[in-house]
Amino acid sequence: MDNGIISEILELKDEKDAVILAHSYQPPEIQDIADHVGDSLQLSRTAASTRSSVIVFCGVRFMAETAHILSPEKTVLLPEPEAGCPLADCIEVPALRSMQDVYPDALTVLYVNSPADVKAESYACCTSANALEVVESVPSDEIIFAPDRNLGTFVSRKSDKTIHIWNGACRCHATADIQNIRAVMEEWSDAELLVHPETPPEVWELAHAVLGTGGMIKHVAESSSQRFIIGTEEGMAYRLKTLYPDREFRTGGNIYCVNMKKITLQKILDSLKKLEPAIELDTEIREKAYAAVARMTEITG
Ligand code: CIZ
Repeated sequence: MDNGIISEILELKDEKDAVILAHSYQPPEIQDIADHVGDSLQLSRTAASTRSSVIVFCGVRFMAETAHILSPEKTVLLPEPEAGCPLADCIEVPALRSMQDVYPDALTVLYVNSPADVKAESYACCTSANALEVVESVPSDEIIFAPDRNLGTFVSRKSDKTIHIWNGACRCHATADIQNIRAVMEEWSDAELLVHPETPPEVWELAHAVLGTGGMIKHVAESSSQRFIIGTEEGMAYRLKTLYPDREFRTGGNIYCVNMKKITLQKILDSLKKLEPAIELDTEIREKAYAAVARMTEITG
Protein backbone atom coordinates (compact mmCIF):
# COMPACT_ATOMS: atom_id res chain seq x y z
CA MET A 1 0.00 0.00 0.00
CA ASP A 2 1.38 3.41 -0.98
CA ASN A 3 1.03 5.47 2.20
CA GLY A 4 2.34 8.58 0.41
CA ILE A 5 -0.65 8.75 -1.92
CA ILE A 6 -3.06 8.03 0.94
CA SER A 7 -1.66 10.95 2.98
CA GLU A 8 -1.92 13.20 -0.07
CA ILE A 9 -5.57 12.20 -0.62
CA LEU A 10 -6.47 12.76 3.03
CA GLU A 11 -4.77 16.19 3.14
CA LEU A 12 -6.39 17.31 -0.09
CA LYS A 13 -9.76 16.01 1.04
CA ASP A 14 -9.68 18.39 4.04
CA GLU A 15 -8.34 21.26 1.95
CA LYS A 16 -11.15 20.87 -0.63
CA ASP A 17 -13.92 20.27 1.93
CA ALA A 18 -14.56 16.83 0.46
CA VAL A 19 -16.00 13.56 1.70
CA ILE A 20 -15.11 10.18 0.15
CA LEU A 21 -17.97 7.72 -0.35
CA ALA A 22 -17.24 4.16 -1.50
CA HIS A 23 -19.58 1.39 -2.60
CA SER A 24 -19.16 -2.00 -0.94
CA TYR A 25 -18.01 -3.41 -4.30
CA GLN A 26 -14.95 -1.13 -4.35
CA PRO A 27 -11.44 -2.61 -3.92
CA PRO A 28 -10.13 -2.90 -0.32
CA GLU A 29 -7.71 0.03 -0.54
CA ILE A 30 -10.55 2.35 -1.58
CA GLN A 31 -12.94 1.07 1.11
CA ASP A 32 -10.15 1.64 3.65
CA ILE A 33 -9.72 5.36 2.90
CA ALA A 34 -13.44 6.15 2.52
CA ASP A 35 -15.40 8.17 5.06
CA HIS A 36 -18.48 6.04 4.38
CA VAL A 37 -18.88 2.63 2.73
CA GLY A 38 -22.32 1.32 1.80
CA ASP A 39 -24.87 0.56 -0.89
CA SER A 40 -25.97 3.10 -3.47
CA LEU A 41 -28.96 4.27 -1.47
CA GLN A 42 -27.11 4.67 1.84
CA LEU A 43 -24.36 6.56 0.05
CA SER A 44 -26.82 8.86 -1.71
CA ARG A 45 -28.50 9.61 1.60
CA THR A 46 -25.09 10.39 3.08
CA ALA A 47 -24.37 12.57 0.06
CA ALA A 48 -27.59 14.50 0.73
CA SER A 49 -26.91 14.98 4.44
CA THR A 50 -23.17 15.70 4.43
CA ARG A 51 -21.98 19.23 5.14
CA SER A 52 -19.04 18.80 2.77
CA SER A 53 -19.37 20.71 -0.47
CA VAL A 54 -17.48 18.11 -2.55
CA ILE A 55 -18.34 14.41 -2.78
CA VAL A 56 -15.86 11.95 -4.25
CA PHE A 57 -18.07 9.05 -5.30
CA CYS A 58 -16.13 5.78 -5.62
CA GLY A 59 -18.56 3.59 -7.49
CA VAL A 60 -20.16 3.59 -10.93
CA ARG A 61 -21.86 6.38 -12.84
CA PHE A 62 -25.52 5.76 -11.93
CA MET A 63 -24.60 5.92 -8.23
CA ALA A 64 -22.80 9.25 -8.58
CA GLU A 65 -25.74 10.54 -10.64
CA THR A 66 -28.17 9.53 -7.88
CA ALA A 67 -26.03 11.39 -5.34
CA HIS A 68 -26.13 14.47 -7.59
CA ILE A 69 -29.92 14.12 -8.04
CA LEU A 70 -30.35 14.15 -4.26
CA SER A 71 -27.83 16.93 -3.58
CA PRO A 72 -27.50 19.09 -6.71
CA GLU A 73 -25.84 21.97 -4.88
CA LYS A 74 -22.76 19.84 -4.18
CA THR A 75 -19.96 18.92 -6.55
CA VAL A 76 -20.12 15.15 -7.11
CA LEU A 77 -16.90 13.74 -8.55
CA LEU A 78 -16.69 10.35 -10.28
CA PRO A 79 -12.89 9.78 -10.37
CA GLU A 80 -13.12 7.56 -13.47
CA PRO A 81 -15.73 8.80 -15.98
CA GLU A 82 -15.66 5.44 -17.79
CA ALA A 83 -16.87 3.59 -14.69
CA GLY A 84 -20.25 2.72 -16.16
CA CYS A 85 -22.76 -0.06 -15.59
CA PRO A 86 -23.86 -2.35 -18.46
CA LEU A 87 -27.11 -3.05 -16.59
CA ALA A 88 -27.90 0.68 -16.45
CA ASP A 89 -26.93 1.02 -20.12
CA CYS A 90 -29.34 -1.72 -21.23
CA ILE A 91 -32.33 0.63 -20.95
CA GLU A 92 -33.01 3.82 -22.90
CA VAL A 93 -35.88 6.30 -22.85
CA PRO A 94 -37.49 5.49 -26.26
CA ALA A 95 -37.62 1.75 -25.50
CA LEU A 96 -39.09 2.32 -22.04
CA ARG A 97 -41.71 4.67 -23.53
CA SER A 98 -42.66 1.96 -26.06
CA MET A 99 -43.20 -0.52 -23.23
CA GLN A 100 -45.25 2.07 -21.33
CA ASP A 101 -47.41 2.49 -24.47
CA VAL A 102 -48.08 -1.25 -24.50
CA TYR A 103 -49.13 -1.21 -20.80
CA PRO A 104 -50.72 2.24 -20.33
CA ASP A 105 -52.21 1.37 -16.90
CA ALA A 106 -48.91 0.19 -15.44
CA LEU A 107 -46.70 2.34 -13.21
CA THR A 108 -42.97 2.02 -13.80
CA VAL A 109 -40.78 0.96 -10.88
CA LEU A 110 -37.15 1.41 -11.83
CA TYR A 111 -34.15 -0.17 -10.12
CA VAL A 112 -31.70 2.62 -9.23
CA ASN A 113 -29.14 0.86 -11.45
CA SER A 114 -30.35 2.94 -14.40
CA PRO A 115 -29.49 6.24 -16.12
CA ALA A 116 -30.91 9.55 -14.83
CA ASP A 117 -32.98 10.25 -17.97
CA VAL A 118 -34.74 6.88 -17.60
CA LYS A 119 -35.37 7.58 -13.90
CA ALA A 120 -37.04 10.79 -15.07
CA GLU A 121 -39.59 8.69 -17.02
CA SER A 122 -40.44 6.44 -14.08
CA TYR A 123 -42.96 6.59 -11.27
CA ALA A 124 -40.66 5.40 -8.48
CA CYS A 125 -37.16 4.04 -8.04
CA CYS A 126 -36.18 1.09 -5.87
CA THR A 127 -33.04 -0.71 -4.70
CA SER A 128 -32.47 -4.42 -4.22
CA ALA A 129 -33.23 -3.86 -0.52
CA ASN A 130 -36.65 -2.26 -0.98
CA ALA A 131 -37.86 -3.44 -4.43
CA LEU A 132 -40.75 -5.53 -3.06
CA GLU A 133 -41.83 -2.81 -0.63
CA VAL A 134 -41.86 -0.18 -3.40
CA VAL A 135 -43.78 -2.44 -5.82
CA GLU A 136 -46.36 -3.25 -3.13
CA SER A 137 -46.78 0.43 -2.20
CA VAL A 138 -47.22 2.11 -5.58
CA PRO A 139 -50.89 2.87 -6.38
CA SER A 140 -51.39 0.38 -9.24
CA ASP A 141 -51.84 -3.39 -9.48
CA GLU A 142 -49.97 -3.36 -12.76
CA ILE A 143 -46.24 -2.59 -12.78
CA ILE A 144 -43.45 -2.29 -15.32
CA PHE A 145 -40.29 -3.37 -13.54
CA ALA A 146 -36.95 -2.45 -15.15
CA PRO A 147 -34.17 -3.00 -15.98
CA ASP A 148 -33.02 -6.12 -14.05
CA ARG A 149 -35.00 -9.25 -14.99
CA ASN A 150 -33.69 -11.34 -12.11
CA LEU A 151 -34.64 -8.78 -9.47
CA GLY A 152 -37.99 -8.34 -11.28
CA THR A 153 -38.58 -12.11 -11.17
CA PHE A 154 -37.61 -12.20 -7.49
CA VAL A 155 -40.18 -9.49 -6.72
CA SER A 156 -42.90 -10.98 -8.94
CA ARG A 157 -42.67 -14.30 -7.07
CA LYS A 158 -43.50 -12.49 -3.84
CA SER A 159 -46.15 -10.09 -5.14
CA ASP A 160 -49.74 -10.64 -6.37
CA LYS A 161 -49.45 -7.67 -8.74
CA THR A 162 -49.14 -8.07 -12.51
CA ILE A 163 -45.49 -7.29 -13.25
CA HIS A 164 -44.11 -6.78 -16.75
CA ILE A 165 -40.37 -7.33 -16.51
CA TRP A 166 -37.72 -5.64 -18.63
CA ASN A 167 -35.23 -8.14 -20.06
CA GLY A 168 -31.97 -6.68 -18.72
CA ALA A 169 -29.32 -8.12 -16.44
CA CYS A 170 -26.11 -7.34 -14.59
CA ARG A 171 -23.40 -9.07 -16.62
CA CYS A 172 -21.42 -10.24 -13.64
CA HIS A 173 -24.29 -11.37 -11.38
CA ALA A 174 -26.31 -12.99 -14.18
CA THR A 175 -23.35 -15.16 -15.17
CA ALA A 176 -22.50 -16.26 -11.61
CA ASP A 177 -20.55 -19.51 -11.82
CA ILE A 178 -22.84 -22.10 -10.20
CA GLN A 179 -20.19 -24.84 -10.36
CA ASN A 180 -17.88 -22.62 -8.35
CA ILE A 181 -20.64 -21.92 -5.80
CA ARG A 182 -21.29 -25.66 -5.42
CA ALA A 183 -17.54 -26.36 -5.01
CA VAL A 184 -17.18 -23.69 -2.30
CA MET A 185 -20.32 -25.05 -0.58
CA GLU A 186 -18.77 -28.52 -0.51
CA GLU A 187 -15.58 -27.19 1.04
CA TRP A 188 -17.47 -25.04 3.58
CA SER A 189 -20.47 -27.27 4.27
CA ASP A 190 -21.27 -25.47 7.55
CA ALA A 191 -21.46 -22.01 5.88
CA GLU A 192 -24.56 -20.03 4.96
CA LEU A 193 -24.78 -19.01 1.30
CA LEU A 194 -26.05 -15.43 0.85
CA VAL A 195 -26.75 -14.41 -2.76
CA HIS A 196 -27.84 -11.24 -4.50
CA PRO A 197 -31.22 -11.11 -6.33
CA GLU A 198 -29.42 -10.02 -9.52
CA THR A 199 -28.13 -13.63 -9.75
CA PRO A 200 -30.38 -16.09 -11.65
CA PRO A 201 -33.17 -18.07 -9.90
CA GLU A 202 -31.17 -21.33 -10.08
CA VAL A 203 -28.59 -19.69 -7.79
CA TRP A 204 -31.31 -18.59 -5.30
CA GLU A 205 -32.38 -22.23 -5.00
CA LEU A 206 -29.01 -23.11 -3.44
CA ALA A 207 -29.01 -20.16 -1.03
CA HIS A 208 -29.93 -19.69 2.61
CA ALA A 209 -31.01 -16.11 1.82
CA VAL A 210 -31.39 -13.84 -1.22
CA LEU A 211 -30.46 -10.31 -0.19
CA GLY A 212 -29.07 -6.96 -1.36
CA THR A 213 -25.79 -5.89 0.18
CA GLY A 214 -27.47 -3.97 3.03
CA GLY A 215 -29.57 -7.06 3.81
CA MET A 216 -26.44 -9.23 3.87
CA ILE A 217 -24.89 -6.98 6.52
CA LYS A 218 -28.01 -7.24 8.71
CA HIS A 219 -28.31 -10.99 8.11
CA VAL A 220 -24.76 -11.68 9.32
CA ALA A 221 -25.34 -9.52 12.42
CA GLU A 222 -28.39 -11.61 13.34
CA SER A 223 -27.04 -15.05 12.35
CA SER A 224 -25.35 -17.49 14.70
CA SER A 225 -23.28 -18.95 11.82
CA GLN A 226 -19.54 -18.49 11.81
CA ARG A 227 -18.92 -18.86 8.06
CA PHE A 228 -20.63 -17.31 5.03
CA ILE A 229 -20.30 -17.75 1.28
CA ILE A 230 -21.10 -14.49 -0.47
CA GLY A 231 -22.75 -14.62 -3.89
CA THR A 232 -22.32 -11.05 -4.99
CA GLU A 233 -19.46 -8.83 -6.20
CA GLU A 234 -16.28 -9.88 -4.39
CA GLY A 235 -15.71 -6.48 -2.74
CA MET A 236 -18.62 -7.31 -0.44
CA ALA A 237 -16.68 -10.13 1.25
CA TYR A 238 -14.02 -7.58 2.25
CA ARG A 239 -16.72 -5.22 3.53
CA LEU A 240 -18.25 -7.96 5.67
CA LYS A 241 -14.86 -9.04 7.03
CA THR A 242 -14.17 -5.43 8.04
CA LEU A 243 -17.51 -5.24 9.87
CA TYR A 244 -17.36 -8.72 11.41
CA PRO A 245 -13.67 -9.63 11.88
CA ASP A 246 -14.53 -12.66 14.03
CA ARG A 247 -16.55 -14.34 11.22
CA GLU A 248 -15.24 -15.96 8.02
CA PHE A 249 -16.28 -15.04 4.48
CA ARG A 250 -15.56 -16.49 1.05
CA THR A 251 -16.87 -15.44 -2.30
CA GLY A 252 -18.85 -17.87 -4.44
CA GLY A 253 -19.64 -17.57 -8.14
CA ASN A 254 -16.61 -15.55 -9.32
CA ILE A 255 -18.63 -12.32 -9.48
CA TYR A 256 -16.25 -9.49 -10.34
CA CYS A 257 -17.26 -6.04 -11.65
CA VAL A 258 -14.55 -4.51 -13.86
CA ASN A 259 -16.23 -1.11 -13.75
CA MET A 260 -16.13 -0.94 -9.94
CA LYS A 261 -12.42 -1.70 -10.11
CA LYS A 262 -11.71 1.22 -12.47
CA ILE A 263 -11.51 3.59 -9.49
CA THR A 264 -7.95 3.77 -8.16
CA LEU A 265 -6.19 5.79 -5.46
CA GLN A 266 -4.33 7.74 -8.17
CA LYS A 267 -7.61 8.66 -9.90
CA ILE A 268 -9.10 9.81 -6.58
CA LEU A 269 -6.07 12.02 -6.01
CA ASP A 270 -6.19 13.49 -9.55
CA SER A 271 -9.90 14.10 -9.25
CA LEU A 272 -9.49 15.95 -5.94
CA LYS A 273 -6.68 18.07 -7.38
CA LYS A 274 -8.73 19.22 -10.39
CA LEU A 275 -12.24 18.88 -8.90
CA GLU A 276 -13.27 16.94 -11.97
CA PRO A 277 -14.78 14.96 -13.61
CA ALA A 278 -17.97 16.20 -11.95
CA ILE A 279 -21.44 14.83 -12.64
CA GLU A 280 -23.62 17.22 -14.62
CA LEU A 281 -27.24 16.60 -15.56
CA ASP A 282 -29.82 18.55 -17.49
CA THR A 283 -31.95 20.42 -14.89
CA GLU A 284 -35.30 19.12 -16.14
CA ILE A 285 -34.08 15.51 -16.16
CA ARG A 286 -32.55 15.94 -12.70
CA GLU A 287 -35.75 17.35 -11.24
CA LYS A 288 -37.98 14.66 -12.79
CA ALA A 289 -35.55 11.94 -11.69
CA TYR A 290 -35.61 13.45 -8.19
CA ALA A 291 -39.38 12.87 -8.05
CA ALA A 292 -38.89 9.13 -8.75
CA VAL A 293 -36.08 8.80 -6.21
CA ALA A 294 -38.06 10.83 -3.64
CA ARG A 295 -41.11 8.53 -4.04
CA MET A 296 -38.88 5.61 -3.08
CA THR A 297 -37.59 7.38 0.02
CA GLU A 298 -41.14 8.45 0.99
CA ILE A 299 -42.24 4.79 0.76
CA THR A 300 -39.29 3.21 2.51
CA GLY A 301 -38.23 6.02 4.83
O1 CIZ B 1 -27.78 -0.72 -4.77
C1 CIZ B 1 -26.62 -1.09 -4.68
O2 CIZ B 1 -25.79 -0.48 -4.05
C2 CIZ B 1 -26.18 -2.30 -5.39
C3 CIZ B 1 -25.58 -2.13 -6.70
C4 CIZ B 1 -26.27 -3.49 -4.83
C5 CIZ B 1 -26.86 -3.74 -3.51
O3 CIZ B 1 -27.47 -4.79 -3.34
O4 CIZ B 1 -26.73 -2.96 -2.59
